[in-house]
Amino acid sequence: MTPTFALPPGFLGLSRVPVRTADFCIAGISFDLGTTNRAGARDGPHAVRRASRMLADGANPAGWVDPLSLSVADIGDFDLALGDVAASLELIEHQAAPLPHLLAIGGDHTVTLALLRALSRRVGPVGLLHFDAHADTWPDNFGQPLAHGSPFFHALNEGLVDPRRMIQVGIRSPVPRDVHDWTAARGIGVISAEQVHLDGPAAVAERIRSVLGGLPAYLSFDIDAIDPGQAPGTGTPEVGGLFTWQVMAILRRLGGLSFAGMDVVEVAPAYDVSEITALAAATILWQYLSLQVPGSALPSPGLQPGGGGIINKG
Ligand SMILES: [Mn+2]
Repeated sequence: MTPTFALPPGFLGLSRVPVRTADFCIAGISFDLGTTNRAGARDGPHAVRRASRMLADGANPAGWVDPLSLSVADIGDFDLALGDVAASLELIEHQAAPLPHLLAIGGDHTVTLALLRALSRRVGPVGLLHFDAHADTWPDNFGQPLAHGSPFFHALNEGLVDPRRMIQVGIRSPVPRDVHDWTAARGIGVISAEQVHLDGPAAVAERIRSVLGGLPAYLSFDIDAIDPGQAPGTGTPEVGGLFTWQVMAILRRLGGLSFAGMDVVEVAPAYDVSEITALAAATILWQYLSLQVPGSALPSPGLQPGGGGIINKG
C-alpha cells in the first residue's frame, strides 16, 4: 500500500485525469482576481489536494462509508482567462456545464456565480446552503460588480437561486446596512456565527434541512466561515467564527438532501499555518462526498457508538 505522503497529487490521492464521465468530478479553479483584501486563493486547489491525502486511508466513521467507493474523478484544473474576470467566469461556466456533479476547489468566491449559472441552467433555481463570514450580496466591490463580495447578489438577481430555499451560516462581518437590508428583504435565512455557538450544530442542521427541503440544492463553503484561529489561510478573516468540529457536526447531519454540486473557496495557503486551513477545506469536501454515498444518511448522526471508529494513522 502506498503511504499517504506518496499518493498521487489528486484529491484523496486520485490520479488527475481529464475524464469527465465520472458521477462526481473534482476540479480546481485557481482564480483570485476577485479578491478585495489579501490575494492568494489561486493556490487553494494545490494545497487542498495535498492536505486531502490525510483522508485517503480509511472509511468515514460517520456512517461507515468510503467516498472513494463512488464513481469519482479529479479532472484537474479549469482553464482561465488570465487577467480577465468576465472571460474567466464564462470559461468556468462552460467547463462546469457538462459535468453531472461538480465539487469545485477555489479560487475566490467570484467563481461560484459561474458555477451556479451552469447548474441552474440544468436543474432550475437551486436551494443554497452558504457558509461564510460574509453575506456576499454586495451589489459591487469598490465599484466592480464582478468580484468575490457579489456572487449571490447576481445569483439572486439572475434567478439562479431560490431565495426561500437559501440559508447562510457563520455570517458576522461588518456590512453596510443597505446590503444587509437588501439580503433580508429577499427572505433569506441567516444563522450568524454567534447563533451557531448558542444553538449548537444539531439545531443548526435541523434548520438547514427545513430550509433546503428535498429539492436540488448547492453547497458553497467559504472557508472564512471558520474562525481564523482554525482557518487562518484566507484573504478576509473575521474573528468569532465556527470551529471545525461544529462544521463537521453540521455537515454530518445533512445526509439525504438533494445536493447537486458544491464548492469550497477562499483557501489562501500563503497565510496558512501547518496546512490547517487546507485540511479543513479538504475535510469538508470529503464529508460532502461521503454524504453522496448511497445509504450514508444516519438515522442518528454522528460517530457510531461502541468505539469502532479507531483509525490507525498515528
Ligand atoms: Mn467570506
